[in-house]
Amino acid sequence: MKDYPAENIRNVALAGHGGSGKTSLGEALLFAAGAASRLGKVEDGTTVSDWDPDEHKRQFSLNLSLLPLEWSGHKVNLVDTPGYMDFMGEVKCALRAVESALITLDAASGVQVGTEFAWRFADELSLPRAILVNRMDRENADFMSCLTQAQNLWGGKCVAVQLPIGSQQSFQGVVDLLTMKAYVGAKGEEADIPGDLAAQAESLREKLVEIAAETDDALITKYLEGEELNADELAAGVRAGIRTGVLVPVLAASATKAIGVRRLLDSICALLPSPADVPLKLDGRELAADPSQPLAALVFKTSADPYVGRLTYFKVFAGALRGDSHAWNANQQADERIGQVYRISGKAQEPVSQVVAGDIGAVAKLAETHTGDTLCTKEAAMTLPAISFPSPSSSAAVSPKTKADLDKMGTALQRIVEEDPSLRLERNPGTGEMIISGLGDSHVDVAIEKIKRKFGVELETHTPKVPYRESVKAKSQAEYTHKKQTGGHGQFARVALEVEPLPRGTGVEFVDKIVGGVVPKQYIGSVEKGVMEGSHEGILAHFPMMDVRVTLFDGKEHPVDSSDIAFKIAASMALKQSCEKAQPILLEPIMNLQITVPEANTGDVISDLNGKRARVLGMTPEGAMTTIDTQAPLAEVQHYAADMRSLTQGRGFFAMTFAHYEEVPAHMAQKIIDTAIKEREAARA
Ligand SMILES: Nc1nc2c(ncn2[C@@H]2O[C@H](COP(=O)(O)OP(=O)(O)OP(=O)(O)O)[C@@H](O)[C@H]2O)c(=O)[nH]1
Ligand SMILES: [Mg+2]
Repeated sequence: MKDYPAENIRNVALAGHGGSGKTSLGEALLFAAGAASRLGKVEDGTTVSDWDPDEHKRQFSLNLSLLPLEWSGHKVNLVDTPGYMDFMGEVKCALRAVESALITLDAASGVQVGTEFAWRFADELSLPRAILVNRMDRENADFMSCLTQAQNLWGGKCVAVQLPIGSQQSFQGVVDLLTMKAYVGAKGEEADIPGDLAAQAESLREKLVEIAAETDDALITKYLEGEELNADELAAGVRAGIRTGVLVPVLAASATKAIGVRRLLDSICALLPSPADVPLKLDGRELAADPSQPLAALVFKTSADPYVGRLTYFKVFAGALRGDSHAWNANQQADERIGQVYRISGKAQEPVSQVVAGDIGAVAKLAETHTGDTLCTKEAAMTLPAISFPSPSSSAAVSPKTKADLDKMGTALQRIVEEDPSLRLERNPGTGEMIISGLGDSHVDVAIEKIKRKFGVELETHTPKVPYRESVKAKSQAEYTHKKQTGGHGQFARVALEVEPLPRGTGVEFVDKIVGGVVPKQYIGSVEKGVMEGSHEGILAHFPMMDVRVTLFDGKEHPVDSSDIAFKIAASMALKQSCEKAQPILLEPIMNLQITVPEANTGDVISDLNGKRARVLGMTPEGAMTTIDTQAPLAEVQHYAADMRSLTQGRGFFAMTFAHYEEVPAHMAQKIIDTAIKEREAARA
């Protein structure tokens, strides 16, 4: 495949609800354009796009896939994306590499949850888009109902540019409202508009002309004077309308029957914007898709392969990325050696000498580069806006199955998170557990399976422990004397401490108030160490302590028997005893949840929250959705992703971040303490 000028490139993401036929459509488009020699099927695991064994197993897409093809002098880079919610991170990445999104609908189901999400993500980037009503051959397929739904949700800018000929079993082609011709069968043979569709085609065309004309002064004048716009003028108006977001064309097809597919390719090339049409705006200037400019490329995906190593997918916004060269990674402030550059189609890699402005490619074995980074030249360094990912909402604690797995676990987890930045990895400092978080339970499950398949590391998952803490509510003092008289040297230290509560979030503070050297200077540090180490395990259930001030106010030494260790022991015992008298309490983490749900589900969501000890801080209606700001104990919302899904049929979403610690209500504390002590004993046995 040769290099194409940016004007002749179309980068188009296929996005929409799971099962609406994105992958099948990608396959049909590749086949129609001769870029695939056979028409694969999702069910058989034979599509170019769903090539990953994990995708074969599940029969739906988990990763974004590049599907390049050539069509009437254009290069079309389709980017297939997953529709299943848990893998939305990939959609976010794909949308940053394209100039438009083709939002697919299942003609029988219309707009679904995944469609709304795809739409919202495209909105966030002001991305031009088109709607394809796919699966027109299916039972209950209804093009006009889909069109009306889209208009009700997103406004009158959604207009038909095609009209299906027949529907369900009789679906056989499309009428194109720009050319006012029919295109029939898998070959898309041109024909006259069937008589029974003529009137409807005319009236839909009228709506299209109205919006298209408004994009240009000359066109609107002509239109208002009652003159007909010719096909080229209409196409120019539609193109401008799509580019500026005032028009969203609605088309029809059947991916598996390959009907409407060739005409769809024509429409993609004729109507959707090219990289030259939408220059990237950066720091108040425009970055033209010009190969002679300095390089500016965005890394939108990284895949980890145990054999090939890292493969970095990039979109070139300006300049060209040449093989056997160097590039400056502006985010990491590092020079990257660029080896072989590839054009990617599904899993196939075709070596090419360069990838030019407007186009998409990949390069292997970059050392420093991560998803979201900008590759450029050091002289004209710039950072393109980072890719924003949805916040993780499901977490699991992971542990190795065997000793061998333990050794390789860290690297494998690191690699998988690198490949999918919508996953997050952290060691919980309170519980010591390694926690992996993702956009849903399946997201985490797939990551664990991938680790096994790619790196041969077997991991077990379980619900993370809640990192409880301990503190005190009152002021109290205690004195402890550590004294041992054995054979020769004895041990002696006396320490008197006072503990008192501090405001939440302050930690443990040590204050030395010794006067007259009753505890000699050289042992103050030992007392502090004893206090700090002692505070790692509280007196209720060995949870770390926080928010206490510990003051050393008295003590005693013995000129021969005192030692560092004796003072440490005395200090930690004095701490324990003073805490026992200071109304010890259990603290639990409270999380901030920002929950966005459809207006209709608000009542159910709130009453569910009430049962979860949550505090609702505010509610903000935004169109059809309501955002609820709330705080709830982590112990109650560890499985909130699943709850949210069932409460809102998948329409709701939320972000969760740590807020602060609060006292566990007394009636719940004892049970938590008993369980923790039992677990500790079991672990020791
Ligand atoms: N009848 C009919 N079935 C279709 C059509 N397009 C796709 N399908 C079927 O619908 C199912 C889902 O198709 P996919 O192409 O995997 O859908 P997808 O949008 O890629 O799904 P995700 O990857 O989960 O987002 C498969 O069984 C396809 O064979 C179509 O136009 N007509
Ligand atoms: Mg798919």
